[in-house]
Amino acid sequence: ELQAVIFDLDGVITDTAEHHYLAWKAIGDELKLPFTREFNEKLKGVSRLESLRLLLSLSPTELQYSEQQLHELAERKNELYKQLISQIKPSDVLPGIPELIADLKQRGIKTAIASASKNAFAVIRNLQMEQQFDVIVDAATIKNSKPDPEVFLAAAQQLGVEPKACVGIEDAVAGVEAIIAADMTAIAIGKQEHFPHAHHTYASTAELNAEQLIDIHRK
Ligand code: B16
Ligand code: MG
Repeated sequence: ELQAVIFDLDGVITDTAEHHYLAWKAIGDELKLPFTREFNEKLKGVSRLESLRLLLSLSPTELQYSEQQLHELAERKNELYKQLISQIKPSDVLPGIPELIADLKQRGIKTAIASASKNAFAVIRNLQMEQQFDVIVDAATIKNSKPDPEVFLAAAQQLGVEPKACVGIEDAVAGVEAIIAADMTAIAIGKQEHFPHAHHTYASTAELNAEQLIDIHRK
């Protein structure tokens, strides 16, 4: 029986996946790296430093960066990102999400956030959604980032629900792997071809609904 739905934040609750992309794109352009939206799929759900390593792997000459330089680049990306998310407002929640959360609540199904972002609370605050989730787990308390299941398992544990009774919703390849590794039902948002392992893929959050999630979880 479905007891909880655990949402990824960036790219599922609001379109901050686009803000992450734009901030990395600015750094990539500056370093003249051939960074594309397709390549950006690999960065979704992945920690800031790991994302930077992936971006720099696009360099044809194996440029060596000192720890200090890596830190500075990551810091600069984060400043750009923070500027972008400072504009987020309640109406920026993605379509279908408020209705889904309301429906889940009515059915007594718990809700949580499992985010790899250190900026998760700022985003949720700007959306004015702090009261909407029973549990919020962000990068601050997590040792292993997605695709490791830790953040999803921590959310389930804090909810007091068995992983098997949870559905996870993700827009990242690494995130879907994390949900599956946590032994939960994995719902992906995006292009089907990106998510061969998801239990179900929707093109958009607008298509999400509680009844179908219960059905997919049951199978
Ligand atoms: P930050 P999510 C993830 O959040 C993003 O998908 C990923 O693109 C980002 O690099 C990561 O958070 C770290 O974010 O730099 O803000 O700590 O999708 O797991 O909610
Ligand atoms: Mg995401």
